[in-house]
Amino acid sequence: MTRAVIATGANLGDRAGTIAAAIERLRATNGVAVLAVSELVETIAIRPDGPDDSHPSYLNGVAILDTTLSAASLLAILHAIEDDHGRTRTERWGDRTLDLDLIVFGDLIEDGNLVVPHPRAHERSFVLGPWLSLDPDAVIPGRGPVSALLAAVLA
Ligand code: A4P
Ligand code: MG
Repeated sequence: MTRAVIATGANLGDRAGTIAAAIERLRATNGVAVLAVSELVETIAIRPDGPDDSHPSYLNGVAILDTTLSAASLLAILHAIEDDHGRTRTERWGDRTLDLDLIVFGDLIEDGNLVVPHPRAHERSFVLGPWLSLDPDAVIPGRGPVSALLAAVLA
């Protein structure tokens, strides 16, 4: 059994409804137990050039789960759920109906097709804040306590 953290994001369509449906899909997935789901936070779209309020804002949240699946299998399920909610991939950091990112997978540190911990999670308040609200003792392997990372981002 592995503890995993998933970040959810959406800035197109029925954002909250889509994220709620994605969580329900995870709850219904064999080998996945959803332990906690954060409130959603409204955030300015981060584009390759920085924050940009000319794009629709995001709702972002975090879910904590236990799973018997491999990291690769879990990521494949996340992609399938994204696809079923009309996710398209036309540009880097483009607007999207649903993004499901694997933030950490146990203490796995892997740099192949799958990159965990997620390479930008430690600098994103919209991941760190909701995660900390669920787990005050959360740690990103190789980066440190989420509480300290969030304080650094907000400083
Ligand atoms: N991939 C590798 N490792 C992972 C992982 N740990 N989790 C691969 C998820 N995917 C992983 O992902 C690109 C490729 O990374 C895929 O082939 C996947 O197998 P993607 O979901 O297709 O594209 P993406 O999400 O645009 O890519 P990326 O670079 O992960 O984007 P980020 O860093 O997640 O940024 N602004 C706000 N306010 N809120 C947001 O949530 N999100 C982004 C996306 C930009 N701006 C945002 C937000
Ligand atoms: Mg993604």
